[in-house]
Amino acid sequence: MAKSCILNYLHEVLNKQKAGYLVLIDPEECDLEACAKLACEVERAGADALLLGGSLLTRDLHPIAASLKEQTSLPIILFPGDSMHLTPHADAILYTSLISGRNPNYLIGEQVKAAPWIQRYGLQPIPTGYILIDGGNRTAVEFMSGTVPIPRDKPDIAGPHALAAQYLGMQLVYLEAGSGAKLPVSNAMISTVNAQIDIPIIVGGGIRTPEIAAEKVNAGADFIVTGNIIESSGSFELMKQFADTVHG
Ligand code: 1GP
Repeated sequence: MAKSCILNYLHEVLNKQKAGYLVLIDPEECDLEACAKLACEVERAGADALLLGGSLLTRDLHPIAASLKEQTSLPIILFPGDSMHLTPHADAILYTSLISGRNPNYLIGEQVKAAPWIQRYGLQPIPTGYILIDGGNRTAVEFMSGTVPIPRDKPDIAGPHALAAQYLGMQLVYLEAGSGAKLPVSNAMISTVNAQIDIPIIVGGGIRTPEIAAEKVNAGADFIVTGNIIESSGSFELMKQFADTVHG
């Protein structure tokens, strides 16, 4: 896929279907062969793109990304935990700023360090307001970023954060309960944010069944992300159910 059109592609996905389905592959959780095999199954199941990344990375990202690119034609969008999680073997990057937090390093510090490498690697940056919501347990992103999530019963706090992201020119908002969250972002939170902004909303963290994904879409999520449940089950049937349900 041409590197310059991933954001347009995501909008096209939304024009054609009720919502889009993204599968997160965390390179920390699977080796090169397992990642490639998973990516092929994800594509066959009908997902719209792959997210690649995680909060902490101790493996070499380059060969993993290169093999995903070789094995699938799905767009590969980096979802980095910090400025070290970059590779030229991807199409785009969610250029996130952790706007729910007040840690300057994750608001702008890592972004500055990453910028020259994004340019050098020819990655398309997709400016994304990343909003961490309490998911009922402490998650890796909360710990690694040293930020406090927005309480899950306070949509009135999340709404202005999302609107600020839009006013700052960000193209997407990501409502994140954190990988392995006990509880996904609530429907009330999603619908409140959806009522306040026009840019697409990604929702992820703790979504374990297609039924829950459908609830999130009905509440206003434009893209659903699943990570753990697909990596741990490896079930093609489940991936397909997620894709079919989210697409409506
Ligand atoms: C994490 O939103 C993603 O950033 C996916 O979360 O692994 O809980 O599906 P899960």
